[in-house]
Amino acid sequence: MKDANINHAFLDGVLAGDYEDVYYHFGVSSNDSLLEQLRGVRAVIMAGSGSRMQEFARRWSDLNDSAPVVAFDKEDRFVTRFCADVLFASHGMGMPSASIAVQELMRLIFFLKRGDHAAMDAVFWARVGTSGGVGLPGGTVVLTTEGLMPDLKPYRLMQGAKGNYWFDGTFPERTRAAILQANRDSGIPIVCGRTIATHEFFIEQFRLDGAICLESPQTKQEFLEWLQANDVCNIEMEGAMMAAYLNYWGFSSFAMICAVLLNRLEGDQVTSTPEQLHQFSEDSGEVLFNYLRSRLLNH
Ligand code: R2B
Ligand code: URA
Repeated sequence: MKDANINHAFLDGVLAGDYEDVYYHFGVSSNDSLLEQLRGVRAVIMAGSGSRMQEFARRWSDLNDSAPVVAFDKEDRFVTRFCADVLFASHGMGMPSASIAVQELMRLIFFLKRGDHAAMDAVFWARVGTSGGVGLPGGTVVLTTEGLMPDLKPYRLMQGAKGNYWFDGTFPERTRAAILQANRDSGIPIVCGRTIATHEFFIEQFRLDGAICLESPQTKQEFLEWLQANDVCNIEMEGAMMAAYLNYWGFSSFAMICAVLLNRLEGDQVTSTPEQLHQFSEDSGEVLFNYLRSRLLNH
């Protein structure tokens, strides 16, 4: 862990009991006795959708002799479940929403592990999501090597009018290799490559089907071909920030596993049938669960 990057000025007082940490968007605080049940957390799994997190928690419970599923009461922002050492939390769509979830979850992990670096670093983080493929057909699963913004530069935030804070969007290679290993017999098409995260689904993804369209078929094609020439496999809306924040604290084990819903070189609209979409989502979930089983259950 990178101790100097952890906000000790605030977080140490929470550990000392001087004041509580309110994980406001999750509707829990460090004083809640409910959190005692989460001390043993070994993985934090995130996805955009709350119902997906509920389904994942049920599935994980089934794999753990029907272990109980604990729910946080508040569900109007994020949906959270805890089962058999795994915390499942939705993060909504886009980096403004997901950055709130990631920061509050990092603080929660700090509190649950009492600031112990080794215990914090033993936690595995993953986002399981959907994406648009760059030259890849629907159904492909992408394991991200590096999360970037649409200009192929890393995640950054404005520091007022002074410039930018820059972050590192690299995803750890060892975790990716272990996920591939756990899925070697799955038959699911998995590729590794760079992923760009946009702030917007239509304009920044060069779609021609938004209410507002600022591109032409030609500029869209040029953009997608430029991405492809730079080893970008897919486009989504959270990965660059997720890697940025987890790297900032120095976590060493995290991944992003995204199903491709469509090949953006062939279109903009998501026209897959509900059955196909279900299968895509099943496959990315399967990639995660194969790894969780190998990492946490050893069978
Ligand atoms: C993928 O899909 C969502 C948009 O449809 C967004 O959250 C993302 O990253
Ligand atoms: N999610 C995105 O952000 N883009 C797509 O094209 C599909 C899913």
